[in-house]
Amino acid sequence: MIDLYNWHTSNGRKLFIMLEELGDDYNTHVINIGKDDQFAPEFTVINPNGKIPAMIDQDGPGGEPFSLFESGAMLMYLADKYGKFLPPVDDVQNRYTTIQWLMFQMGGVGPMFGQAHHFRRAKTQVEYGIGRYTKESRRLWGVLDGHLAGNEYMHVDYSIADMAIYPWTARYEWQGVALEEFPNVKRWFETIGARPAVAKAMGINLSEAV
Ligand SMILES: N[C@@H](CCC(=O)N[C@@H](CS)C(=O)NCC(=O)O)C(=O)O
Repeated sequence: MIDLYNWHTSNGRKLFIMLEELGDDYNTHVINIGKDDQFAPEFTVINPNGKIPAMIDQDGPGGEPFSLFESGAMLMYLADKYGKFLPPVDDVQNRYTTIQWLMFQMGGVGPMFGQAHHFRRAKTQVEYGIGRYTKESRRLWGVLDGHLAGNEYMHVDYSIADMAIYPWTARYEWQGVALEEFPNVKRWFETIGARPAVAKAMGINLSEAV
């Protein structure tokens, strides 16, 4: 059984999507980041960085509990454990191209869109921050649109790269983006969003659980 420590943000939703896609039972432990639960000692033993998501696989390697944080690492671990949504180690090119797009999300889409959300929605409007992160977010949308012009998914089949990017694109309005401006992302966005597991994961609201 997977114990998931989470909140319903874009990074958190990646893990809800993956676990809903896998279809196995999992326990969600609510970490309300608006109430600073992420800094409670009970949580920082699991993630010393004080951020969601994190997890403990009670049936980890050797049947022992295995604790993990960083959403990209968690997605890769679960993909390998279940043998789904990431090509296997002997399919080197497809595996690493999928990981490449996952890392594009972890190092680019997540941090840059996150800063755009922060500056564009802040009470104190800082023109420089709004301009810098809106421009960079829109540039990343352009990269995605160019890539998806010739690809149905981020790489070959639906994978953890799609799961990682989707919840961030779902906040397009917070990034100053209209979906119609990026028609290839829009087509992909609608395909991913139509998956029942994705729709269920995107509808989770943990504030209703506390
Ligand atoms: N690189 C980390 C980022 C995690 C992250 O930034 N989580 C946010 C929510 S989306 C968080 O916990 N924020 C609370 C805080 O910064 O205090 C990952 O992908 O897991």
